[in-house]
Amino acid sequence: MADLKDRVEGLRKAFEAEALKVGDAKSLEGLRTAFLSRKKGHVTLLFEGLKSVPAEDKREAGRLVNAFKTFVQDGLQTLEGKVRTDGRPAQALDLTLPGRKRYVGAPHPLVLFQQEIENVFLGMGFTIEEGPEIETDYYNFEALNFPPHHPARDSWDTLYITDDLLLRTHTSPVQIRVMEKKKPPIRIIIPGRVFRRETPDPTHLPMFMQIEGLVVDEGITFAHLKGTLEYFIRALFGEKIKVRFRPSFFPFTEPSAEVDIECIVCGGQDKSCRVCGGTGWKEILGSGMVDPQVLKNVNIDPEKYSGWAFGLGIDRTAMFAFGITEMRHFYENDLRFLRQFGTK
Ligand code: 2U9
Repeated sequence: MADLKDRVEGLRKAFEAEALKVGDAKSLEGLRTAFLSRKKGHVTLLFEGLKSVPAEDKREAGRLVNAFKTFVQDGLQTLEGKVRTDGRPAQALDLTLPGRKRYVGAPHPLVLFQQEIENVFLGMGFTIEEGPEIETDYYNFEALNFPPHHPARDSWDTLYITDDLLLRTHTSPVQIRVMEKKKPPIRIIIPGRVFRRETPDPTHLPMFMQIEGLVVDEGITFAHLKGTLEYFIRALFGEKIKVRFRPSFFPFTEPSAEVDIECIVCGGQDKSCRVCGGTGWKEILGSGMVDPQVLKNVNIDPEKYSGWAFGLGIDRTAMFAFGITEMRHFYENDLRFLRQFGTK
């Protein structure tokens, strides 16, 4: 019995020493064979040796050898966890394979379009300004030449918070805030969310994106307005696009003009075109010379300075440019829609 105990103890030490050297699946397999092989494994030989143990020692000897077998099996299992991943030998992991591609998102189509517009104006020396979405009646209306209770306010379908606070109906209050702080020359564009009391339908939403622009300096004329807007439209829609200016009215500009471009959907060829209604023209922005009264309101002398401004609906124009007939797609965040734009 003492002999057997010594033998098992020696084998335990040998197993532990060999286990420390195991670094890969091959050396692990070598250790398994040395101890558990059915022919000459140390554990197998120990079991065979039990036959010659005297009857009175058989029980204890059997327990000793079985315990050692379990020790070896547990040890091999632990080593297996170290050298294998995903059930495959560690050396089968190919570190040169490219990683799995993950969908990290794409810029929103309205952001892409807004940036396209911004880049044209940044290239002409304009800077970007922003301002609050909650405004006072003064900045949203009064400073822009809408007298209190004037019927012109009705067409701006306003969402009021209190008698004096409202959700801005255009980004024009930002221009007032900038002109109060900075003196001419001023050359700015103002992108942002605006709000109107609208019932949602394919072409109207109570919240949408707008971009406005303002230039104020000495000697600014309608020719600057026309030249700059024509340059902008050609940069966005191509050199050959037809452009026309139509007289219009806004309380804050005089004279005012709306700008149409040739319908890029039907090219003026479809009498029942859904986009231009068969006219061949699509209105894309409003503009005008800043009313002298608006300049006076911000203490800029209209005898010395003059200015021009424009306003454009980003959603509306993006729908036209991308050929989209439903404005709500922009805000529903359906990935099937969003994945069609920008980098995937
Ligand atoms: C100041 C002076 C003048 C901004 C302007 C328009 C014409 C215009 C509409 C386009 C489509 C709004 O989004 S829309 O519904 N805007 O037609 N906006 S001139 O004129 C200003 C602004 C600020 C101080």
